[in-house]
Amino acid sequence: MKLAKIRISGGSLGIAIVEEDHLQLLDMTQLEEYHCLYDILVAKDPVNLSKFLVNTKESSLSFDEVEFLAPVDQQEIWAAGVTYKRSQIARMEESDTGASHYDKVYSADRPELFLKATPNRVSGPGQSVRVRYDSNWSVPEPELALMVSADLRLVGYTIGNDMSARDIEGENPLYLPQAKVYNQCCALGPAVLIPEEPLCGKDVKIELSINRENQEVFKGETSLDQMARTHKNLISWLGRENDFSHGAILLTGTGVIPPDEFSLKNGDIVSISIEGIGTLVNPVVKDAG
Ligand code: DO4
Ligand code: MG
Repeated sequence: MKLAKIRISGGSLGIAIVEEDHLQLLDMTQLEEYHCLYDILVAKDPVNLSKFLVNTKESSLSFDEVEFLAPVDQQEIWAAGVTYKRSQIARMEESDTGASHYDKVYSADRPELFLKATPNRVSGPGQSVRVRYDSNWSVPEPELALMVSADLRLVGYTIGNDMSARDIEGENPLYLPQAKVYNQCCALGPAVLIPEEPLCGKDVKIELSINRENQEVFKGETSLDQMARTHKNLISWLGRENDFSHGAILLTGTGVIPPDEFSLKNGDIVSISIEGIGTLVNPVVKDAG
């Protein structure tokens, strides 16, 4: 089952089951302990709970009646890095001084984990992501995102874009927070998949396509079985000495990086697809600076 946070034309917010060609709106007033998407995802049986909450009288909505929103409530968004060989190689090439750090972290026991965004820095489907005005080499990073409960259970999957300024990150590894965390640095959505079985290690495709003036200027793909770490391992490291009272969202790293001569431009359109979840599309904005 897939769930989405939506805005219905007229302005009201809701949560809906995403079906093949329509949505079914949940009536959250039926049970008083469920207020937001997170409350449903962490419930004992989110699938049957969602079916129970379907408002049968006025549940069916067409896709063009609604705006999909980022599936975030109050969670912090964290990210793992250098979890795919492609990312290790690209990072080593972009950094003169930091190459050995990226090499070591790929095979170390402890993963690279960093705070990627707070909910106010996240864009939903169709909303702009930003390239920093002080970066001349920025790329999107298409990543599977794990929805994690306060008690560190993996409760769903969504699509994430870990926007990254490669020139800032490459100049000095200590600049990583500036390369990664800024306004509209992350996109999430369009839906959360509650899977029948875990996706970790599966041959599930992640595809990135970048369009400029109606022409595809980059296309690349990887699959989840190319990841060097398990989702369980990343979550257990994230939870060490860290409480997430509202849960967390954890991006799992990129295995697709455009060639070094490529940088995003103002007006580009980034599309990220993950089999079984959907496609996250965001226009890019870069101010003149
Ligand atoms: O080490 C820098 C960030 C790595 C990253 O974001 C990734 O591999 O996806
Ligand atoms: Mg990344």
